[in-house]
Amino acid sequence: MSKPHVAVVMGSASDSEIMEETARVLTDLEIPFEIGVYSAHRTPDRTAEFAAQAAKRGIKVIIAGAGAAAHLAGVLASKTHIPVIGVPLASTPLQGFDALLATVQMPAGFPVATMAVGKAGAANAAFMAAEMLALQDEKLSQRIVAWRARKASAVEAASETIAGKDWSSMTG
Ligand code: RP5
Repeated sequence: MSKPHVAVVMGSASDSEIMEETARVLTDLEIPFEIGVYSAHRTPDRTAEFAAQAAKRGIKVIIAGAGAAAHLAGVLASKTHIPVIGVPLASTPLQGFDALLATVQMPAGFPVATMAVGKAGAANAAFMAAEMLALQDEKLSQRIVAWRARKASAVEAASETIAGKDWSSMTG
């Protein structure tokens, strides 16, 4: 695979089950990526260094998933000018509402493009990164369109299956 243009990072190994969704979509779209754990509070220097070096290494977009008082995406955004996409994760009794607010409420000048909490957000982070890269990559743009067309066909097929059932036998 060619050099990765997307870096997927998470605050803890415990975030990996959800962040697998990001990896799955990037793989489906044939986008090379690197992935790792960078904690903003347990390994702050390593995390800051990663962000500071990312653009020089050819990374064009960073996707950051974190839970709790989720400062990871914001810390990364403070150390790099490339786009940072944040995925708030539900890892405390507040079910991700804490991470959502911490990720989205960045002060002006240090944006974090914040996705939905959890799996949908993790998948959408990959699509958002893909759409950014597709601005300068026509083949990727076509793969995104094809992915959507496959999903549309699946919905139409499901509709036909449901419509073809014998609903008259369903009595209360
Ligand atoms: C966040 O707190 C992580 O992203 C994870 O969701 C949660 C637990 O982190 P650790 O206690 O494993 O560092 O920072």
